[in-house]
Amino acid sequence: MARVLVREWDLPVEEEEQTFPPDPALFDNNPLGQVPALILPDGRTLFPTLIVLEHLWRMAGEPADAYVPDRDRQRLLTILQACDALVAALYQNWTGLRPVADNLIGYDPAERNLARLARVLDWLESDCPEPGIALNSVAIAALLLWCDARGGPAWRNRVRLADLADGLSVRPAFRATAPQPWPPGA
Ligand SMILES: N[C@@H](CCC(=O)N[C@@H](CS)C(=O)NCC(=O)O)C(=O)O
Repeated sequence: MARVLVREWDLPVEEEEQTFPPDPALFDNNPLGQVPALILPDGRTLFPTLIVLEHLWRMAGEPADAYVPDRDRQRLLTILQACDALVAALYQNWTGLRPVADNLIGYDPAERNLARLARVLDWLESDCPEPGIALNSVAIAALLLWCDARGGPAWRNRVRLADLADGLSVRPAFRATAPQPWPPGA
C-alpha cells in the first residue's frame, strides 16, 4: 500500500524492500518487527501502516479525493485489521501449527481470522469505494491482490471489489510492487 502511494504520488521516499520471513533487525526500527516502517529525515520512524499511509497522504498535500479522515478512517483501520487477520491465519497454516492441548476457546484461530476477513470483505462490498488513488481503494486492492499472490481465500464473487482490484492492478505502481507468490513454488 505504502509503496503504491509513494509511486502514484511521486513522493520523495526511498524504498527498501525486505525479505520474507523478515530479518529480526526490523525490530530495531519498528517494535512490531514488520513493514512498513517509514524513517523520517529527523530520524523518527513511523509505523504501523495507518500512520504511514496518513503521513504519505500529508506529504502528497492532503488530496481531498484520496482521504477524508473523519469519513474514511474507520474503514481504513478496519481494512488494515482484516489484513492482520489474514496474515495471522496464513502464518498459522504456513507454520503447520495445530493444537497441542485442549481447546479452551472452542474455535480454530485461523478459521476465526478468515471468517473475520470474509465479513469485512462483505461489508466493503456493500459500500465499495471508487477505484481511484485513494487510501481506502489502494488498501482494499492491495489486500485482495495479496490474497491472490499468497494463497488467501477466494474473494472474486464480490463483484464491486473485483472491479476495484482489477482496475487498479494494471497501474504501473501496482505492477511494480506486486507481492511475489509465497510459499515458494506456490
Ligand atoms: N498491523 C501491522 C501489520 C503489518 C504487516 O502485517 N506487515 C507484514 C508484511 S505485509 C510483515 O511485516 N510481516 C512479517 C511478520 O509479521 O513477521 C501494520 O498495520 O503495520
